Amino acid sequence: MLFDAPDIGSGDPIDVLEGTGSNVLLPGQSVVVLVLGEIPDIGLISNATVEADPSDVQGNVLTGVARPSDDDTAEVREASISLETTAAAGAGSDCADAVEVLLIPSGEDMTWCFAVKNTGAISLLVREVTDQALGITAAIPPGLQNLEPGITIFVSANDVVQGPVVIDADVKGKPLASSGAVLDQAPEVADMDPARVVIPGAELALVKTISTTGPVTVGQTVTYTLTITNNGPHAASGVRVVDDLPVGISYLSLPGDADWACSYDGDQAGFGCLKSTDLASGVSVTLRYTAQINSSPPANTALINVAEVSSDTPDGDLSNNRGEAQTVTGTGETAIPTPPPRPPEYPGPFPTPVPPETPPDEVLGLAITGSSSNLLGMLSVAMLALGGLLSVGSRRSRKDD
Ligand SMILES: [Ca+2]
Ligand SMILES: [Ca+2]
Repeated sequence: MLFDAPDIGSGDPIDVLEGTGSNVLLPGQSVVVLVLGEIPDIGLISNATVEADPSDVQGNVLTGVARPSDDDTAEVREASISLETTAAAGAGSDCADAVEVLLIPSGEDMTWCFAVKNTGAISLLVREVTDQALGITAAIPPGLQNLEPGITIFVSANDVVQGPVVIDADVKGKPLASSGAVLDQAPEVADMDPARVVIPGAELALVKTISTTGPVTVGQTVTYTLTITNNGPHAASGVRVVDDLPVGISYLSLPGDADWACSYDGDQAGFGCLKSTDLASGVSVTLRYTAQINSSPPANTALINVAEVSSDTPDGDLSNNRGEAQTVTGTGETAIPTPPPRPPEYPGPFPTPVPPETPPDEVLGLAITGSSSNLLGMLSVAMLALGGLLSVGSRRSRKDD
């Protein structure tokens, strides 16, 4: 009795009675033949045949009787399924944008995305993708539950971010006969795949320094330096710095960095700056500005200037977000200098007396006396006689002196 299954095993015919202790198979008896082999990925249809020589109970071959034979097929197909889990920001998001690790703040809407593929050679019944521990379930629409080989379906589930989490979603598939009926004897296939949600965090630190610790004098210019560092692990967005000056110092300038938009407070006693781009993890930036000691502070006073950094990205350690810089005013003589002696209104030597005004020539002429009296008498006569000629005569008489 020979059994032949050319698609499996060695391919050589097997004597099915070998090792049974008998060389005949009596009516009603059966024998089981085991053939070990490997099933290729594409599955296998095995066609086996058995044939025998008719014999009596002792094994004597009977001539003239047709040789009995039979054949039968068995089909083996691989059933397998794969799952890819990813995550996307927002509710009902396009899963084309989904990622393996989603960086998203707590409280935000998000979408879990699942790609289910039949990677086997037989149709599968697939009903849902789920992570029971997280209470996440993505039901597969009834019309898509019969998943044919090579086909991928996409389903998703909305969620709200509560904190960092890892989803370990799983999917199961039941092999289906070509009729669509579930093959109960075939084992269920399954796959699992994770995706992560990470809450962004950026540990910012601010250090403030001043160009001098003092003593400073009124009118002196000082330079402040703010160093802002992102210790990570993620980029910080919406980074803001606020700075406040104490009484006694006035701003001369705002930080001039083009990446920061800075403006004074209404009372000019402080300013705020907003960084236009994210501050990457591991990066430090520096802002500088100048200020001037004004006349307000008393002597020997500490002038403490405070700056603080914050951002939209959560910072797990707020203890290092504030920086102070201190300088002191000098003693009274240096803090508020005594004004120098006031200079005289009209500098120069003691003024000399202004000489009296020169009297008119007419008066001099009239004062002539003595030897000129005869002339005067003559002029007087002439004046009486000629009137308007008097002044001419008087001027000439002075030159004669
Ligand atoms: Ca994944
Ligand atoms: Ca911090």
